[in-house]
Amino acid sequence: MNHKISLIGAPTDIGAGSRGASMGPEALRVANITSVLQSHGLEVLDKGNLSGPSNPWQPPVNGYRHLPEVTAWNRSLHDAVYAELQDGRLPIVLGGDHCLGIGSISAVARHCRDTGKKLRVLWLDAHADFNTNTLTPSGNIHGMPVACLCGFGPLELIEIGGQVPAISPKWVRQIGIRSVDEGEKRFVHEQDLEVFDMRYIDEMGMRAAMELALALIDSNTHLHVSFDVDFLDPDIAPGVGTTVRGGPTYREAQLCMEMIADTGRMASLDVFELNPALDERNRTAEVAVDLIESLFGKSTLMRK
Ligand code: EXY
Ligand code: MN
Ligand code: MN
Ligand code: MN
Repeated sequence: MNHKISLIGAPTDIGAGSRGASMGPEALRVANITSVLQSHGLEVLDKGNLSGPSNPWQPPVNGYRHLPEVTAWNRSLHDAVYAELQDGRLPIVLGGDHCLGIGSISAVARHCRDTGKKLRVLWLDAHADFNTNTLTPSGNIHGMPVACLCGFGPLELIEIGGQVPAISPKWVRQIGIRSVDEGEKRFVHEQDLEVFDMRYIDEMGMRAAMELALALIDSNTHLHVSFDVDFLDPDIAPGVGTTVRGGPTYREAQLCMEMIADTGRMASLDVFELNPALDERNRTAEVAVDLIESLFGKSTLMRK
């Protein structure tokens, strides 16, 4: 794995239904993300925070809330992530709400086109984030990034990475899903997204889910992890705007992260939806950093 890490803060809640994810980057820094990664021999460059429009807190227009502002943030994040990848570094985006997955992953997809890599996207989330403006119950764009990346969304968002669609649904594996809207559910089936939902994890276990989600990854694969903190059970991660009970336990989440680390192929990471305004003494940020540590190879014993 690439040992040169760049942290990119994206302090906005522009796509979310509650305020506060804009404070996520600082909470992760306060939880010592830099020194924890450095303790594993990684070179960490904190690029600071991007800036962008403030949240006007307006109702949806045409089924989209804050589309111009969401577009501005995602353009700027795309450029920042793409620059770090071009520079041979592994970007970690500190969000921010999950609408930012559009800018981040469209940059990763562009980098993969440049370098002839295959892209695999692991989407760790309670939600499928596969709504469109006609399917959405809320108009919140953080419920739409996977659809936008697959080419279903407004032109200004789907074209950010320079090619439409940015990715194919075939490249995506969703893990931990347990809240999908009715119309969204039909669309997930229609587009044939590969989903390891909580029912699957309950019945088969996290290990079987991850073995399948990581299957066929090889030395030519760029593995991108989009970690929505609401993936985790609210018992261990209360600091998110859209808690859904029945998520992975601490141990299940650790196993998930350790199996990703074992591939040695993770080349970019997003950490989204952490909401310090809803957290308890920063404990969700601390759990997130603990899990990120496992993504970079912390494990109980030396492994061969
Ligand atoms: N599906 C709901 C909506 O579209 O409004 C909730 C989406 C929450 C999205 C989050 C953070 O992953
Ligand atoms: Mn690369
Ligand atoms: Mn999400
Ligand atoms: Mn979510």
